[in-house]
Amino acid sequence: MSSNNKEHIAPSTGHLSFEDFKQVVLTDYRIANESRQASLLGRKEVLTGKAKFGIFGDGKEVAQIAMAKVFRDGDFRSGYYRDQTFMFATGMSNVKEFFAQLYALPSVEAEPCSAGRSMNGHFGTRSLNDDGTWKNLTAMKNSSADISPTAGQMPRLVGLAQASKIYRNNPELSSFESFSLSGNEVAFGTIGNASTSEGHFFEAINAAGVLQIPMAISVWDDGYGISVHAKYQTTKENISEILKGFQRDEHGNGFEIFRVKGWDYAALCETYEKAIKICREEHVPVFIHVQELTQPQGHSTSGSHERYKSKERLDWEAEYDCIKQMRDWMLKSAIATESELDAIEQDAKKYVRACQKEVWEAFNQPIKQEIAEASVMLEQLAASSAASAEIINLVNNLRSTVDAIRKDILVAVRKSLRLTRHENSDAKRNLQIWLNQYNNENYDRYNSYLFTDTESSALNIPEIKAQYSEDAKMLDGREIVQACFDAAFARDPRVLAFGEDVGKIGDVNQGFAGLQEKYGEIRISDTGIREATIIGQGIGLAMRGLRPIAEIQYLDYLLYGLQTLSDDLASLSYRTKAGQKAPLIVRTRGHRLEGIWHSGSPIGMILHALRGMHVLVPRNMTQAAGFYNTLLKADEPALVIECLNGYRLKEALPDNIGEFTLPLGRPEILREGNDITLVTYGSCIRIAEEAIQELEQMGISVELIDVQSLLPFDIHHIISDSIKKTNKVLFFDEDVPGGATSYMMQQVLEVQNGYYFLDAAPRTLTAKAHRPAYGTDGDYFSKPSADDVVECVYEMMHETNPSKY
Ligand SMILES: Cc1ncc(C[n+]2csc(CCOP(=O)(O)OP(=O)(O)O)c2C)c(N)n1
Ligand SMILES: [Mg+2]
Repeated sequence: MSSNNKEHIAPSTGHLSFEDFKQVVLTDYRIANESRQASLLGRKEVLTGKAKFGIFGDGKEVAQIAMAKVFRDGDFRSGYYRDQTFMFATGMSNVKEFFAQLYALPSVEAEPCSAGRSMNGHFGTRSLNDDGTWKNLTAMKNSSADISPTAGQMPRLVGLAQASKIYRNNPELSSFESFSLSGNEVAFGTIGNASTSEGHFFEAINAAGVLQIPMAISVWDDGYGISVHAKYQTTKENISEILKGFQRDEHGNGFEIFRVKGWDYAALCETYEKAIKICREEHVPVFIHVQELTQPQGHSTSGSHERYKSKERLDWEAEYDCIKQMRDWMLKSAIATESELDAIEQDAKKYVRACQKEVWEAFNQPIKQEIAEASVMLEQLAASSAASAEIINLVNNLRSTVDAIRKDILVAVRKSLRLTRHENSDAKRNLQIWLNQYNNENYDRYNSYLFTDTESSALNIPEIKAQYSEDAKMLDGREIVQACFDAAFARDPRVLAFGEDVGKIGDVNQGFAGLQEKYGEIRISDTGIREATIIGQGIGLAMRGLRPIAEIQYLDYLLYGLQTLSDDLASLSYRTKAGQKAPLIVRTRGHRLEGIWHSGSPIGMILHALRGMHVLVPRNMTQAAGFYNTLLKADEPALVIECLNGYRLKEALPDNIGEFTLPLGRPEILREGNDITLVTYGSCIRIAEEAIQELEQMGISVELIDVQSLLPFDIHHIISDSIKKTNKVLFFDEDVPGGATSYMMQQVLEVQNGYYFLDAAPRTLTAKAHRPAYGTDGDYFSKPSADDVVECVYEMMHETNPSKY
């Protein structure tokens, strides 16, 4: 354990003159004070109703200034809501952007992290140009975009750090200088003391120790997690104490662990300098436990800490406030006089107030103008309307609402249009045109960029058909995907694959067989059993320009990574308004093997959790290869679920296995038929085919459609076109009742207006609500079989034509 409890000594002055040194320290003091003032004023803005919620970095200023000193261009942050001072000190954010986010100002220029979409304290920089192409990330300081789930930043941090190692150790990547310069970049993580109780934290710490990557994790320890004291959070109430076993020593790799007081400016500067040097140069993960931090204003604007902190604790916090301690230290060390420091404090207050006023104006001014515009149009509408009095009333209300927002405008406009629903006037037409335009603007503000929507969107990748020679080889399915991956690795040095059993044996079904030998361990690697950080690795690597394929061994275990996929990856484009992207491909396999945890197909859960990703369910390995080829050309995240029972089935090898692409969102009609449309995907295709043979003998002609791409779903409405012909539809899969079949039904009946062509009730055929029982009988009684399909289709035929069927 490296301890760092040095007495109050000055940070190393190096070659600095005293005057220069003093200026550095005073600048730090100014930033700390500006940040504190932002927190104080931010809270007031919430309490007076101008902002809805506030969570601030007060009490953590000085440590973050020390950390900022060693943060360089190309480095990445993955942190949480306390980091405003770090963001200000590095220049990645500033006081104006802080207030813009507090007010939820919906503008990328004013609030670059999320354009007003995230609540305050959620930081991030923009890695992408407006056209979605990458910026030069080594010429700027970078912060991945924060999420609210505590410790949710940890899985991603592993990947951000691992990218440096990959760039340093793979010479083929040396030309990718806009992402890394010889892997010299450090990934800085921050986390609150209480959040270290999360599994994600421990999983990430262990993974970083195994991987030996330049990850510098700081714990801001203020002794609490909201109201809950450390004694309920952490064994021995001390996270660095219990992590001691991770300390590297002569027996092996591990972490370098530091402990420092959060009010001790000099010790903090020294600790960070030392820690980050080791991390950056040696690629050793470092852990910096910053203790004795405070929360001058309590946890957030939602409550007051007087409710759960003792008077002694509150007195201690006042005394050990890091800014007060820094001030005392400067006076004691004769670095500055009282009047110099008073002046800095006063200036900080004025500066922050001026920033706040300017941003409030910027937030409010456009809305005022929109209110004025809408009011004039409403008055014109009133002039020729029978509902004049009510409309004027709405206008007056709108004008007199203090700090009215866009919702207030729309409430008045939409109500007025409803009041005049039977009227016709130029004023009404003008108002309708204005409303359409206004809706478009607000769509852009609040609903756009679920995907980055660039030219490289997976939906824009042109189709290249698979080509087959007459003597095309018939291979096992696993050899088909293996050939596809082999071609991908040969083509692009950025492509990587990792997961449980992926490296040495080339995955449990041998899709990567032989590829580690061919391309090296740096590109194809085994991981520990840790699905959340496998996903996190993928996210972080993809954010730094690499093309990871993260493998989850079985679909049943995706749940361990689902939080990270849903909260982090799937929300990334939306929550940054296309400021960041992570084109990660997650590969897994599922649907059918044996038993409760090896044959799951929880597709509804996945579809609902992963909006913002593509979800693909290829029926065989050739289709899977086509999707991989498409996705590797695109820049959007996706989940590909292969069929567990398909690896040993024979398929023909396309001549262009590395080049052919399969379009997303386009189902394939596998069999044409006239009587009923059967919509399914994945392993159910083969069951459907079996059933269709028997149905044919009964004189029933089934049109079989393989959806194959659930998100996006049937963009060209192929399924409703089929229903036009058959007038009957059955949605069939092995999810729970009301799972993905209901999603498909909603898409076809509601989005595609398929209900219009039906002459029988649409139906779903699914597995039972429970997990599938073990064994062949277990499967037969749990999941839908060919018998079920035959009988269900027959019943539907009977309903429409009982005399014939
Ligand atoms: C997964 C998750 N659980 C609960 C919460 C609600 N929550 C927000 S902050 C917080 C306390 C975090 O304490 P700590 O990590 O010590 O950070 P601090 O706020 O003290 O800096 C909790 C429980 C959350 N955001 N995410
Ligand atoms: Mg805490």
